[in-house]
Amino acid sequence: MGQIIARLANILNGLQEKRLLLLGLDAAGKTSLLYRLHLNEVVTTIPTIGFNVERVEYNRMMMTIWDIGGQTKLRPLWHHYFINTDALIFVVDSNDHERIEEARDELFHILQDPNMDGCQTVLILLNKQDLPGAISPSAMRSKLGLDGAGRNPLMKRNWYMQGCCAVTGEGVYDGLDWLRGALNKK
Ligand code: G3D
Ligand code: MG
Repeated sequence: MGQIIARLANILNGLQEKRLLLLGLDAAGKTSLLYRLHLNEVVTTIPTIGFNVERVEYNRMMMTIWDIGGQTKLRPLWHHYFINTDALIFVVDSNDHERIEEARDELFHILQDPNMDGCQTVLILLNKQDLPGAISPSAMRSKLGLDGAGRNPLMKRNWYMQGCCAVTGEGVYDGLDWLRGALNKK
């Protein structure tokens, strides 16, 4: 009941309510990003078993962000959270050279789920750009197989790729600004 009243109050105040999913492989930096957005600070994380959920207000957009654990065993549970998602934020560890393909496969798998048909906005955050071995956003584009049309399930959607660092916050708000604009246009 309290939640419903809070939502009604937001609507009356002109705040938009959005449901966002934060997904990606384990250790990509999802929980760090969630708390960077929620508290504007770096937190010490432990691997997420289950999920974290927070309500974050950004520039007159009220987001409920679901951060779901990304370990292999937990990924089959992701689809339970798909329905009514307004936007997907997919986080990639830019320094994890070994698992780029795995990350891409998981991203495509999510987007091919019929319950995600209504989610037309996708922000790909290329996290850990602060690390010296990080793959740059331009190189990442082809490594993730996003530079050709092909059978890429992103192509029918409005998507954007942003390099960032959850530790310093660099790039994170640029990504959110794009997201906000994209959701406003809908
Ligand atoms: P997850 O929720 O996607 O599983 P976490 O990932 O947020 O738990 O982060 C996994 C590890 O990556 C954490 O380190 C965290 O501090 C680190 N990390 C997250 N974002 C960044 C970043 O932008 N740059 C760097 N250098 N590290 C980052 P530990 O050591 O606690 O495992
Ligand atoms: Mg986590």
